[in-house]
Amino acid sequence: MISKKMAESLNAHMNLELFSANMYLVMSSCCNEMGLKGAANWFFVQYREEMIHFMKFYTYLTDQGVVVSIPASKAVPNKYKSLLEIMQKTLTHEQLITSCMNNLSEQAVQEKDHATQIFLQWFVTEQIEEENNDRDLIAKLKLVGDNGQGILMIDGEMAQRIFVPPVGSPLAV
Ligand code: OFO
Repeated sequence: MISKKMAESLNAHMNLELFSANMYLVMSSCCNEMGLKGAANWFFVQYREEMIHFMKFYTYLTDQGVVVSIPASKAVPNKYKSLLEIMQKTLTHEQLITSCMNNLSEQAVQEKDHATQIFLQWFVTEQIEEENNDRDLIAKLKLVGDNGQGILMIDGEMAQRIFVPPVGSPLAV
């Protein structure tokens, strides 16, 4: 059993994960339109990972007897000037998710809610990798600047990303 306050916080974050998924799906479409098929693949994989995050929260809440709520989600941006801008927006968004995870963890500690603390641990660790991947790509994109060949090389690297559902994930979409 979790507190009403904890359930509300987790439900709010579940919806933020759904927003993340939508945001990355639109970014994938934008990259495709820029002619960057590899980056489009990278963001499509990211979208699928975010759907897993969303489902992890959904499953945890329903397993705890909570009826989830999903309000109308806000529209996601679909205008970007460059892949670098998309990656910078991605990093900023992931930093927001990290800070939300820290707040949720802090709340779970304060409420002595051990089950939720354990549930959140996977996400806390996952955020290190998420931010690191984004920083790495931003550094490379800054190095190549406006050089088309350089951008295409990075695009080729991003084409290699494959979707691997985490062990025990509730739904591999
Ligand atoms: Fe990108 O980690 Fe979930 O939102």
